[in-house]
Amino acid sequence: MSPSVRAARVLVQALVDLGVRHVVLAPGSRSAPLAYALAQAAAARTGEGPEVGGPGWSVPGLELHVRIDERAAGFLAVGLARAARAAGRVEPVAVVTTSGTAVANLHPAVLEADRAGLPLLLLTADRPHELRGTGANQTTHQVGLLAPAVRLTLDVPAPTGRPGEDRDLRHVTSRAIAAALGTRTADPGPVHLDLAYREPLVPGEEAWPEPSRDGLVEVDGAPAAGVASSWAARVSDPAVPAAPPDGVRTVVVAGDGAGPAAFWIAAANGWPLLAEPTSGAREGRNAIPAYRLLLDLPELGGQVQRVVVLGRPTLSRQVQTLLVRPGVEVLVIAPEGRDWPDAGRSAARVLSHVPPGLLRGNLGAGSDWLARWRAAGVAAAGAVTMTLRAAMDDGGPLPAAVLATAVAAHGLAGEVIVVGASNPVRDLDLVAAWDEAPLVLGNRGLAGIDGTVSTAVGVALGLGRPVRAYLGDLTFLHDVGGLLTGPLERVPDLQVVVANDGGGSIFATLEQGDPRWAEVAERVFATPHGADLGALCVGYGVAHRRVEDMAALHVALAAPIVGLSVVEVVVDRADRRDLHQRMAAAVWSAVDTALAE
Ligand SMILES: Cc1ncc(C[n+]2csc(CCOP(=O)(O)OP(=O)(O)O)c2C)c(N)n1
Ligand SMILES: [Mg+2]
Repeated sequence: MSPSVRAARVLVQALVDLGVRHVVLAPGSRSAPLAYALAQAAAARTGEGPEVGGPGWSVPGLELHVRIDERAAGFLAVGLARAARAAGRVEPVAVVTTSGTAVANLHPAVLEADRAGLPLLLLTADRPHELRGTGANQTTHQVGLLAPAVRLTLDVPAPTGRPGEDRDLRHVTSRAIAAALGTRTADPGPVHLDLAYREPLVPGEEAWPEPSRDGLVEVDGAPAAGVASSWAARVSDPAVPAAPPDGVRTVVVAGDGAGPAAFWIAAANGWPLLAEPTSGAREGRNAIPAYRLLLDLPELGGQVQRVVVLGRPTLSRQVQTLLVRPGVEVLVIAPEGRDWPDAGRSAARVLSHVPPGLLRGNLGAGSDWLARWRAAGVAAAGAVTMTLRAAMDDGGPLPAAVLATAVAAHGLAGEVIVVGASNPVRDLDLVAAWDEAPLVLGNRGLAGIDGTVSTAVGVALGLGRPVRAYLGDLTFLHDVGGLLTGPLERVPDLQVVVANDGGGSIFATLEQGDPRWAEVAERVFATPHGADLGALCVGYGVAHRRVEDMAALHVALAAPIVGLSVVEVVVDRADRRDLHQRMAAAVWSAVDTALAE
């Protein structure tokens, strides 16, 4: 048998043995041994192919997803890994590419996986060493290309068929998976195996190697499954009697991936919970809507003396300002990862575990503190609604915050939302009020507007249930190729809701949005595109509907999510800066009144 073909089969067997269930493949010639092996293994799983692993070898979960574009393939894997983590599974996701520029196209997804701590296994096929540096076709420096962002790079030489080669490959794969899962480091992330293959690359009629565990390593350690692996594993109520509160006015800030611990700490201590939508903690009575506007108020934000931070907060200037305010004590709880989130460099203490005392409520600030935040939250939510209603009475397109409100309202417990960067996640952060939150996921690692459609597809395929994505138009266009699901591929149940305001409107809310710069900014920041989203969807064979009013919006969001579809909601960009200023003013005045009562 060709050594390359045999090695690829052994690698696939090892991946399955080590818990890989999803592999994403982009086509190419050098990766042919792996492509054939994966296709056979995937077919065997569904009972369509031969018994590939020999008697007794099963392929319990190996599902192959094939995509043309490696950038989309990488983000599809990010989505699959996010889905696995949300479901509480410790599971690396593999991506296979051919050699050359294909490898570089993985880079954005790898950067996101690095920052988000997602276990991706990048299997890039390469020319054998004798062809490197010779000008051979499609041959470049792949080893180390992704280096600063991966936990481990290994340059695996072309198989020759020497004795012990299978064993060595199983060993290498064990190390790679342990590094990706962070088994010994509590620092999960991407791992790069650059796999040289020498011709012949195509299998004949040979049987697969006998299954073997020779060389596989059981690596001990507590695999890090994400910060408290949100959603699936809710912390049970620590019904422990509370000790007297210490009276320090504290808020819990729950950034991306904080997990249910943030909810329980807030609940046990009677502290306001300032939770981002992707925190996995934004629910219940302590979660304060529109909190970022309340942080601006001296009588609320100005009174905070201590902040307990879980997850990575990135959405609002107000939270960042609070975290660096002199006199505010910052306690960071970060169970995994090399780094801990502390962009303000203000944390005096960083803990790797939630101290039991924090779950027993012995530090609470007293009930008045929470009651004031709650009253303010209710008043703020009312003011936001009123401002939006008034804006709509004027006619014209829907304000984006109305769409966010509708998405939040349709996001019931048990539902899944993938939210895009820029305004969609911030609008959701402003308006969402959930008794029981849906699962909300987003690429907040680096907050890119790239790869979001593919990520959502991966989440839907990985969870095997309907998912709604909510993105801006530039975010959609950046990864419109993510809509491409070939006729031989499993189609996700995914509704992509696009807030189409004809460009990037976040800049209007930043310094760049100063009216002085309006004319220049329109071209170089807002980047109007004039693209016809419906026509693009037709091109990809994806159902599309365009929505311009409230009634149609509710009909679209209430429809069952079956297959892949796009709902384009026309929203207003022109009024965004003013509307947000009006909203803030309305909130502040409503809260003043509410607190004075
Ligand atoms: C890959 C990448 N390129 C550029 C940016 C900078 N960026 C942040 S938001 C944004 C505009 C997003 O526009 P859209 O998706 O339409 O959302 P909107 O701001 O209109 O709500 C851009 C270009 C980014 N975050 N990621
Ligand atoms: Mg936009």
